[in-house]
Amino acid sequence: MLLRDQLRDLTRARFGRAPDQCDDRQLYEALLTLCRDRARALPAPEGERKLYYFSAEFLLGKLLSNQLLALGLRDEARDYLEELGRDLNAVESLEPEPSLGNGGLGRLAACFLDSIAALGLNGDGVGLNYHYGLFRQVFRGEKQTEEPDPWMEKPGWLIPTDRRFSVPFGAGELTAVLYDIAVPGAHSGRACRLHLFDVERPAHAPWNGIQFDKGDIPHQLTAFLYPDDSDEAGRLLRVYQQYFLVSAGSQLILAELEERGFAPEALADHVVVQINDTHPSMVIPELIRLLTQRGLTMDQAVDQVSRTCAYTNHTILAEALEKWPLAYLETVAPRLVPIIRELDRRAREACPDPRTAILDGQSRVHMAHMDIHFGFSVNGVAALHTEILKTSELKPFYDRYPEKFRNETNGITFRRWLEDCDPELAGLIDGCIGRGWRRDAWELEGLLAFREDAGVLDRLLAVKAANKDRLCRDLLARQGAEVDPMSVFDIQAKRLHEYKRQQMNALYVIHQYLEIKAGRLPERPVTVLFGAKAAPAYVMAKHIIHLILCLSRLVEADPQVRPWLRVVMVENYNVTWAERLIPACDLSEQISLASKEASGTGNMKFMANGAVTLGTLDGANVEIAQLVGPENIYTFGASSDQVIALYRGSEPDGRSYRPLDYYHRPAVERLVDFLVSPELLAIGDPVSLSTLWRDMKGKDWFMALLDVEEYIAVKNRALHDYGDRRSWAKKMLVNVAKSGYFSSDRTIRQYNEDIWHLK
Ligand code: 26Q
Repeated sequence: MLLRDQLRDLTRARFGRAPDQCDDRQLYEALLTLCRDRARALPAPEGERKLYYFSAEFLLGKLLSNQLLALGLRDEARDYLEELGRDLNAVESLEPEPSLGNGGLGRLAACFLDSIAALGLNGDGVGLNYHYGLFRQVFRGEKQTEEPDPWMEKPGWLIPTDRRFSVPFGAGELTAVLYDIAVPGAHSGRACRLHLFDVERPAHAPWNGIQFDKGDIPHQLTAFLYPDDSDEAGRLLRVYQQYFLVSAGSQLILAELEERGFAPEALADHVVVQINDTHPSMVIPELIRLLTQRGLTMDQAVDQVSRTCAYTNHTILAEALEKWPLAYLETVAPRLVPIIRELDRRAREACPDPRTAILDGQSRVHMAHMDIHFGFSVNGVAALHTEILKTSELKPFYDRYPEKFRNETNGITFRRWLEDCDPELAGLIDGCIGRGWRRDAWELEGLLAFREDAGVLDRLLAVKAANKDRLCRDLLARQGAEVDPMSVFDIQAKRLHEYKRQQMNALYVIHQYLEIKAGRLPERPVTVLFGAKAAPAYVMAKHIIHLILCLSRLVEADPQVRPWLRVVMVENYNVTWAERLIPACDLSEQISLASKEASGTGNMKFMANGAVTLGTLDGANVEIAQLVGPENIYTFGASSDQVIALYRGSEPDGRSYRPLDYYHRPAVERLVDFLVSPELLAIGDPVSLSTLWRDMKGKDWFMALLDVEEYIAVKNRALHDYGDRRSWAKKMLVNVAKSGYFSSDRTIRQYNEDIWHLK
């Protein structure tokens, strides 16, 4: 059936009128219903083995545009709406964004589902149906405040199912109800499913801002993604969420196994579970529990589960490695406690090194340790990250189980992150190399043939300029920010974390500001754009946001500086903002302290959209640098080896990092001291600014002062090079051409070959 006919039927039945009589909202509802129902009608992929991708986060972003694309309906929909004198973009903008994730890890899971579906692999996602997802960020008085961000509407994407499972908590049982989102695969004619579990009777609204009654588990369990874990009740709620997810998910696995006609004894032949960081790690003892309940011996159950589960590590930050007090598990999931004790006993037998124990001396359960002992695969998410895991962070495990370790460099779906968010660039690429890259991103390499083609290079610059114009209009409309589209767009968009070093970027802003005030004008105007949310309880991250917002106001108010330097922080950075920022970016900021960013995926998205990276040799930046070559990337800063040595206090001279050594360089001191200058204190909160100032001088745990001078010099070099437009366009072209390696289709094929073996 043609889209227009179906749409006409839908609007008649629903609103009693033809599409041309409908408002945008009604058209949106009709299109959503059409996509949802077509996607759910697609056949599931086939195969004797099935993947379950377990993740506490799936940061989907808006779905309408993406689903239209995957279903091959995008052009038809756009043309039909145009005939009606309507604009598909306006209709799509009405969709609330499902922000069921914090950042990279959650967005990766969403890209993976897109690729699993596109490749027609037999795999589904398993997660939780958070009612409020990540908070909405609102700036008040140069500070971040948090508000709930509801995303569930009717009609919506959730498809109710009949599946219900009983989850046995310490205090009693709770029913898990399953909803599905159908994920249509581009080109595959198949759809996989995102399974989202919810409580039976969810509470309807938060009672005060984003505060929930954390004690009311039966109704609040799925209220929020990662509730504030700064108090006891919040941490417990998180463990409740995790057990709810894995218990219901494990029961789903075993129910489907039985429906497919296989015995529980054959679990490992027919199921593979990918554990996305340690948040779903309790799936291991839970599956063991359920298998023994179904008659397997402990030995059999452990053997099956160990050949079923595979673990992905996304961080080497010690504070992010989950360790739960056994006492919490006794409250939440008491039936797992004897199993975990038994696993700890077996692990100690297999590996006497006490650093690899599951239970430590303080009776805390090390979730990652359980995954490594009782999973068959451990992977890092970029080459450098995996090397660091093997040689340092997880070395005792690597020594014991070298065969379990592998690297699976992250990827992004080009369908959302190029075709959909940058249609003009996609069109230009089609014109050069045809449309094959849309199925196989490797073909982008064909663009290299146009390196010397002035016509193509100029069109590339024109596309970028148009995307910058579009962003300017958005910034004006959404937050009244006026930006010069002719300025260089320098963008850092990612969660706020000290290791990502937004504070170092702020020091660059201060440097430029002081230069301009001293009458030394830069070569060209720059707009420094930030997008970042801070975890509500992460105090230092909030100070950094405050600093950036104060700098923004300072610069805006100064007619001498404004023409040369602007600072804009977008409010409520999310996937939707990313889709606008990334195509408009000239210079992509990837400036984490080397060794700390496991991979990064924003870096890949910016690259694919023709931004040039300014970055440290960290995470996947290392692979980007290898692919594009030194003339097409700006790198700087201490190496990961140097940083690791500094943390160990084992520099050649036995030194460890002391920020004061760097602070006392005159060029650095004036930047840091500007945090507590009269100019800034007149705008900002003195307590917040001076706390940050003291921390930078006295602690600077992520070594911003170590790299800041080189950062400033290299950034200025990049801004200088930007002036040679043709040669800059060539850098852009090479970046787009080489980005195909980072397609999540490549990543997923590799997971399948190395770990899943689905077909
Ligand atoms: C842990 C304990 C208690 C509360 C929260 C958490 C928690 C929540 C979220 C720990 C970690 C996360 C998210 C981590 C994350 O997004 N990591 C990113 O994963 C990306 C995909 O692999 C990488 O590209 C990034 O480098 C990595 O930072």
